[in-house]
Amino acid sequence: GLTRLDHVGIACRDLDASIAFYRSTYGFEVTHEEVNEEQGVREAMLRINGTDDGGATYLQLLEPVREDSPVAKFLERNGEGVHHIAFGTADVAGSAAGVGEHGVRVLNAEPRAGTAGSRIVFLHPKDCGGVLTELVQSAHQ
Ligand code: CMX
Ligand code: CO
Repeated sequence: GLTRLDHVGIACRDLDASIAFYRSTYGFEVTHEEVNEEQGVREAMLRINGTDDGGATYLQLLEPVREDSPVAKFLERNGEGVHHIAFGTADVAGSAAGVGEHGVRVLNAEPRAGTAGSRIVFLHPKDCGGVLTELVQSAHQ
């Protein structure tokens, strides 16, 4: 099942400026940074609570690295802001299949590579009350 909130994804135009805002305003620190070419993002994870063993909750700051990427398209339409939410699971394929049985479109037939070796799938926002939703299985699970 889905056991926790893993992260909230936030689309931004300038990753370093966004990191600086969260650090100076709230004191959140970057625990991980990477480029995910497949997803078309440069991203930073800021840990809000928990420990780095697959049980923590993060903010995921997302800057597009290509114009045809989902985050670039989102910024063009909406400007900066909340892009998606992500629920944690110990079994992403099983959780996706379970959600799919409820008529929600699962956008990835197979889990994709997510942050720090995690495995992720996305659910269509139009089937989730307008909320782009990600399911994520940590590399530690
Ligand atoms: N949240 C809510 N609604 C969204 C949305 C979002 N992030 N992105 C698009 N939509 C809505 C649009 O508003 C639009 O609604 P209307 O038809 O009412 O105007 C509809 O979905 C279609 O929008 P679109 O701009 O034409 O976008 P696409 O259909 O091309 O793509 C989506 C939308 C969700 C299928 C695509 O963004 C996707 O596959 N996302 C998953 C991958 C992703 O987002 N990766 C980046 C994050 C990586 C990570 O978390 O690690
Ligand atoms: Co995410």
